[in-house]
Amino acid sequence: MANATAPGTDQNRLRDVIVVGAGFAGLYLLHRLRGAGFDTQVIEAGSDVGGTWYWNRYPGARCDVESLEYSYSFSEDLQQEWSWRERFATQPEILAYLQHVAERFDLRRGIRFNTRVTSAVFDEASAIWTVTTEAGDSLKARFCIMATGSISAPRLPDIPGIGDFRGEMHHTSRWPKEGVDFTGKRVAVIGTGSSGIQAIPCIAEAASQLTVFQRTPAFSVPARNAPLAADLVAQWKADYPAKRAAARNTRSGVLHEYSSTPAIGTPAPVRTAEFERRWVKGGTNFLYAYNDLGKNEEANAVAADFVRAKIAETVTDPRTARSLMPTDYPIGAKRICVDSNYFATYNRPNVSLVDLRETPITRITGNAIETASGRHEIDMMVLATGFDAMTGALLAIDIRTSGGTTLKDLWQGGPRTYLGLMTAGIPNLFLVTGPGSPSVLSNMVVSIEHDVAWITACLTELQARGAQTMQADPDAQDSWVAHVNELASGTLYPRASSWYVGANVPGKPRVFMPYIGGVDAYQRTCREIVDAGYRGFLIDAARSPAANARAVS
Ligand code: FAD
Ligand code: N01
Repeated sequence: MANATAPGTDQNRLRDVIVVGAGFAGLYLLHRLRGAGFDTQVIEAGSDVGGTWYWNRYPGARCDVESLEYSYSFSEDLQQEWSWRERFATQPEILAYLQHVAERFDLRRGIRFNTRVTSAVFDEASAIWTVTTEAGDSLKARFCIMATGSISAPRLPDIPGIGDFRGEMHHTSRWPKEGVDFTGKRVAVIGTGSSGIQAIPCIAEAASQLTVFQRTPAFSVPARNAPLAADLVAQWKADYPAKRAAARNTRSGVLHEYSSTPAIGTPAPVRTAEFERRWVKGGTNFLYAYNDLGKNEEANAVAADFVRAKIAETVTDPRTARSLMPTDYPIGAKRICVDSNYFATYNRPNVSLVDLRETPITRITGNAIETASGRHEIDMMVLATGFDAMTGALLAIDIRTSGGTTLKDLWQGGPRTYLGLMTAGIPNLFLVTGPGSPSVLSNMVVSIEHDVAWITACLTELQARGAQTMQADPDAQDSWVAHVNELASGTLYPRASSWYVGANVPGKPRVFMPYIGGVDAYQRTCREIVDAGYRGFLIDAARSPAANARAVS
C-alpha cells in the first residue's frame, strides 16, 4: 500500500496508516506496519514514548504482571538482550525498556510527539481519514488505528472547592517528570485503588504526615517483590519462546498456577493452606487458587475472608483495620491490587485513614480538606482517583464519518465492537485492546501483541485483495456484544461498582466492557474468523455484492 503515497509535502502526504498513541501498542504497531511496507505515522500527546509508563511516574509505580512476562515477545534478540532487575519492574525500568525498544527499532523518527489528536473524520467517498491535532494541522491516511490506551484518560474528582487548593496537587497519571518532594510535608492521598496503594507506603516514608482519604477499601495481596535471581532470568531466556506460547494459551495471558479444583467441596484447612501458600508467594496468582472464585459467591467469600483476616492481623488499630476491609463486593470484581507494605503502613505514627463512608468530604479549601467530622490541614494533595477506562481516550477524540455517524452516538449505550477490534458504522478504524476484547483483564502486552499482529495481517490481506474499506458487520457485532455480556453475567464481576462497568464516571453507561472469556478463547476465535475469510467483517461493502464476494473469495 505504500504505493498509495502521493507526492507532496509531509503534511499533505496521503499515508497508509495513522496510529494514535506511542505506548506498548503504538510502538509495536509502528514496527510491524513498517516491516509490512505500510507508510505509517504515529501521533503521541506525550513528549516521548512509553504511554502508561511515561505518564504514571508516581512513587511506587510498577507492574503487577511479573516483568519476565510483562514485556514484548516479538523479538527473540530483544528478549535475550534485555534483563529485568526486579520481579515486578518499576516505572523507570519499564520506561527505560520502552525507550530502548524505540531506539533499537529506530521508531522515534516515525512518531510526532507533543501532539494531541482531537478529531478523526472518515470521508466515505474517498475512503480517506483526516486526523486533526490540537494545534490545528491535519494528516491524511487510509486507515486509522487507535492505540490510545485503555487506562490513559485520568479522572479528576469533582469535589467542591478543589480548584481553590493552593498547595501542590498531582494526579498519579500526570506526575511531574522532575518528581515531587514530600519531605516534611503534610500530604493527603485521595483514592485507594492500585495507584494509591502503590504510592501510599512510599509517600508515608517521606512525608511528615500522611492522611489517606478512602471511599472504598480495596482487596490487596502482597507483591513480595525482590531482585530477580540471575539463574531464574537465564532459565527464562533459555526457554522464552515456549513460555510465551504457553502464556498466550492461558485465560489471562500470564503463567499463573491455574487451579482446576473448586473451593466449594475442598476442606477448609486445605483451602486456608492453599491461600496461605499463594499469599506467601505473592502476586495476583492468589486469585487462581480455586476455579470457582470468580463465579461462586460462597467460594469467593472464603477468599475474601482470608484477606480480611490478614488485614485484621496486620493493622494494629482495630477501627482502622475495619475501615480497610472491603465488605460489599466480591474479591477480584474490582481489579485486585498488589502492594508492598500497604496495610502495615497504617501502623506508622505519621499515617491516618479517613473513612469517607463515615465522614464524606464536604469541600476543599486553600489549605485543607474538610469532611463531615472535621478539617484536615495539608500542604500537598495526591489524586489517585483513577481513569475513564476503556472508552475515555477514544471518546475524547471526535471520531466520525463524513455521513455524520459518530463514535459517541454509536456508543451512547456503552461501547459496541466486534472482537474489540472494529466498530460497525465506522470503516477503516481499528482499536487495540478495545472494549469487547480481553484487554484490561489480561497481561496487556500479550493482548497488544495479538491485536497488532492481527491488524497488520488484516491490512496486508486488504492490500492483497485490492480492497479499500473494511468494517464490522452490524449483525456479527450484535452477536459478539451479546456473547461478551452473557459471559460477564455468568460471573461475579458485574456485582462491583468498578471501572470495568464504568461506575466511576458519572453518567457512563453501566456495561461490563472487557471480554471475560479468556485470552486463549479470544485468540482462537480471532484466528477462526480470519480462517473463515474474515467472517463478520464487511469488506468493500459499498461495492456490489458480486464484486464483494469476488474480493472475499
Ligand atoms: P498506553 O500505554 O496508555 O498508551 C496510550 C498512549 O496514547 C499514551 O501515551 C497517550 O498519551 C496517547 N494518547 C491517547 N489519546 C491521545 C490523543 N488523542 N492524541 C495523541 N495521543 C494520545 N497492564 C498489565 O497487563 N500489567 C501490569 O502490570 C500493568 N500495570 C499498570 C500500572 C499502571 C500504573 C497503569 C496505569 C496501568 C497498568 N497496566 C498494566 C495497564 C497498561 O496501561 C498496559 O499494560 C499498557 O501499558 C497499555 O499500553 P497501550 O500502548 O495500549 O496504552
Ligand atoms: O484507579 P481506581 P487507579 N472521592 O479507579 C477513589 C491499573 N493500575 O489509578 O472505589 C474519593 O482503581 C476511588 O474510590 P471508589 C489497574 O488496572 C495498575 O488506582 O470509586 N475517592 C478509588 O479508591 C487499576 O485497576 C497498577 O469509591 C475517590 C480510587 O479513587 C487501574 O489502573 C497500578 C473519588 C481510584 O481507584 C486504575 O487504578 C496502578 C472521589 N471523588 C494502576 N474519585 C498495578 O499495580 C475516585 N476515588 C499494575
